[in-house]
Amino acid sequence: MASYPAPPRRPTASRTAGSGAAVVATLLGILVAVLAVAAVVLMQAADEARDEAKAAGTPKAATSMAGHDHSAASNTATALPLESFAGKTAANAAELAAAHVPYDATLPAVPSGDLIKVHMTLKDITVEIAPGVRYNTWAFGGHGAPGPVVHVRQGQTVEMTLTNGGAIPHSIDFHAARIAPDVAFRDVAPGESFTFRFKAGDPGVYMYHCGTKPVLAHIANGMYGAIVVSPAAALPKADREYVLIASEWYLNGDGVSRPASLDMAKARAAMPDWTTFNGYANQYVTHPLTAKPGETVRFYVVAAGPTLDTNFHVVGTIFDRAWLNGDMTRFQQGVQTVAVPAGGGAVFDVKIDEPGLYPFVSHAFAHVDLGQVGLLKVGEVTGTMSH
Ligand SMILES: [Cu+2]
Repeated sequence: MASYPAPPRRPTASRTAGSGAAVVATLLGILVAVLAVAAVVLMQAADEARDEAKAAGTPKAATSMAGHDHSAASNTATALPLESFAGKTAANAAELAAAHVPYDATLPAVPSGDLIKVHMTLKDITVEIAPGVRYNTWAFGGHGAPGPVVHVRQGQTVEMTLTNGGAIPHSIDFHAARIAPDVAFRDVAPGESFTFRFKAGDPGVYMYHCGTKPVLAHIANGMYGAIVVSPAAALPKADREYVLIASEWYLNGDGVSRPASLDMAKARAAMPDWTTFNGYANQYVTHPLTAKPGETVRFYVVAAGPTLDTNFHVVGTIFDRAWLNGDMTRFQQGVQTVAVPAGGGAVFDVKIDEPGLYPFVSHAFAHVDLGQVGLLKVGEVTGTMSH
């Protein structure tokens, strides 16, 4: 800092001098004071300029060092508010992945009769979502996420009973229903059951989920599934029909040393640790879905979210038919990739003649990296895929 100059002192002799000398002395004093103030202002300006230069230079320096200097890298990580557990599996991941029993993706048959009774019991259970990665779910149907696939035909009536075997209130919201949600989708208290009916009048593939607040947490904890309403008029013949429910998981720990639970901050930030088809990362890479050459394979795809869409694509082929947004009244042909929005569904046909391993993915490749990828094995082939 600048030191302020001492106030001008009049020489004792000047007291007896003329008033002219006094005026000169006063003016000189004022001049010195003005100069001092100007010096302070200039120094402050210089300080600010230096700070701005420093601020502008910092990120550049950090970026250039990040790849080479561990302290710079850890500084960057420390600056992030949320910790990722992406890709962290148990040491014997390959063995566990092989032992994992995959979610059965096969579309179940439509039950006969006009009234289809569906009973799901909600349970709080710990499941594996990736090799050695355990997660504390709230699960429909008592067997983890997703809940069971419901398959009905257009015109049938669904009678849904939800039994709450969990610790807090839950509910079930069917996107396939036209019904007053404040009545049908109401909260069910722990230990209680609730039944409602709706007519499945609109064909398509729909999401169902818990609608209890905060919905983000209830879906993120595994409370979702798919209902397929097949059109009354038959669709073109398909030889195999598979249901894929895309979703993401947000973990508050790696889930390996002890089961993880929901990290709500990461869910709000849409920063998943794992993204999956049918609840378990890469399960159909280890245990591929199958078809014979020349068969038509139909995929019913739902993006459960809770937040992210899935961009469905099958590597090595093109969709022969794509019923976008689950609109079963018309399809598009020759489509490569279709965005299925969170809370939406779509149906896809592929007919593959050449034997091989055909990956199905969300073509937003961050999702593939986090586990939303599987294989369709056409014919008797061996080996692996790079995707
Ligand atoms: Cu719930």
